[in-house]
Amino acid sequence: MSDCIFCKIARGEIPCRKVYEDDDVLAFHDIHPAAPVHFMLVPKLHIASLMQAEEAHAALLGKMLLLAPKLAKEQGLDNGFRTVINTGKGGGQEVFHLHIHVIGGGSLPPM
Ligand code: D5M
Repeated sequence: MSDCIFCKIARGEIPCRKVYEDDDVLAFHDIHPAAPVHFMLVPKLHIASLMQAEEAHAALLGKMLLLAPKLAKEQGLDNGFRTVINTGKGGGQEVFHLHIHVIGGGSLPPM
């Protein structure tokens, strides 16, 4: 999507603090961190939210989930971390390009 901010970041048109990149996935630090470490995993493919995810995206979503602990460890989150996927307006989603928040490095309040 041409006007999607995370698509623009994925295309390199808007800078980010990159954590990881491959052909399918980009990870970068959140500009409004909720904890000492806070980055997001986004698919390069534009999927608006988890509600728009389909069977065809299963491998991509699995890849992102499996990358989360690997990248969290590389970011020093040896003791654990939180993953969050805000979905839709009712779920508090602000950027409508699917993303997995990875948050940690401090004491997180219970959910
Ligand atoms: O969270 C969307 C998140 O995206 C929110 O925590 C801010 C972050 N954000 C927005 N623009 C940028 C840029 N340009 N770089 C890095 N992070 C960004 P949501 O789950 O949709 O509520």
